[in-house]
Order: sequence, then structure tokens, then C-alpha cells
Amino acid sequence: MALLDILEFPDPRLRNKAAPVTVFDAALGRFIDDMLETMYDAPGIGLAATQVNVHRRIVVIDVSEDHSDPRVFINPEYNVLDEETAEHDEGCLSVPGFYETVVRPRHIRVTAMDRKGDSFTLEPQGLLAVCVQHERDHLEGKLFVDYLSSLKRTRIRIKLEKQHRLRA
Ligand code: GNR
Ligand code: NI
Repeated sequence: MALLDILEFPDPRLRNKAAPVTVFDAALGRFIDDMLETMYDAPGIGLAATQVNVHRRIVVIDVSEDHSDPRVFINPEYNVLDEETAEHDEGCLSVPGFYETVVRPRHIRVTAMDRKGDSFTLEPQGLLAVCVQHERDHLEGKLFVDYLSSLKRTRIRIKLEKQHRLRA
């Protein structure tokens, strides 16, 4: 297993649109395990392949407290089931140190494939529903800061760019 490097905003590679997975082989399984290890190490409750510079539609999520519920979503799609929305404070491993409230649909139905390529459908609730939408956004090149005012987004960008300069 291996820890993968996580891209940080405003890296333009976070804006790539990921391509569907068509081959379900051992290499995919190893990559998924590396993503899970990277997510737990960070630590985070979700990770999209885009964040580790692999532009394929692969997401891992574990919203449990004790790493007991690793989930894999390949080629995830969802429908919004009703008009209800919910607010949640969101963070992102690609926007480290910043947490802001985002409003999203509360009820969705997700269809995805597991690591073997078998399809499943799920109606996630609560944090899992938030996280599925956050991760699916990454696959489209979208970040939670895109839901904030441009003033907030610019401030976050400038602070992270400064950190990146100091680190370089
Ligand atoms: O670790 C994470 N926590 C989190 C909290 C609220 C809403 C979404 C998330 S996802 C984030 C990990 C991450 O950046 N996934 O892309
Ligand atoms: Ni994220």
C-alpha cells in the first residue's frame, strides 16, 4: 500500500473532469486500497481520485468514527429526490484548514459500481449524503469553495498560495 499526494486548491488539475472507469482489474483494486489508506491517514471521511491526480471516476468514503465502514463508489451518479435542502459545514483535504457552510439537497439516490464492477443503489442520509455530493463534485472538477462568495474564495486562495510559497 502507499500514501498518495493530495493536490491543493488552486491547483488547476483539480478542475479536470474525470473519465469513467471501464476496466475492473487488480490494479484498480490496489489503487482503491491506496486511496483508502490516504484518506484514513489524512485524516478525511472521503477522497476522490481527482484529488490524487488520477482523473478517473473513483470515490472512497468512510463516515464511521472507527474506520469500520469503507465504501467505494465507481462511476457514481445521483438523482435529487425532493426539494428539501440541508446545511453542513464542509471541509476538503484539497482546501486544508478551511470550513464553510454549504447548502445541498438532503435526499438523493445514488447509483454506482463497486470495485468488482457490480452496480448498487443507495439512499444515503446525513453526512454520507453530503459526502457523496462533495466527492462527485470533485470528479466534475468542482470544489466546495465554488459555492462560496467570490470574496471568500479569493481570500482562501490567497492564504493557500502563501502557504504553498512558504513550503516550496
Ligand atoms: O474529510 C472531509 N470531511 C468533510 C466534511 C464535511 C463535508 C465533506 C467532507 S469531505 C472531506 C474529505 C475530502 O476532501 N473529500 O473530497
Ligand atoms: Ni474534498
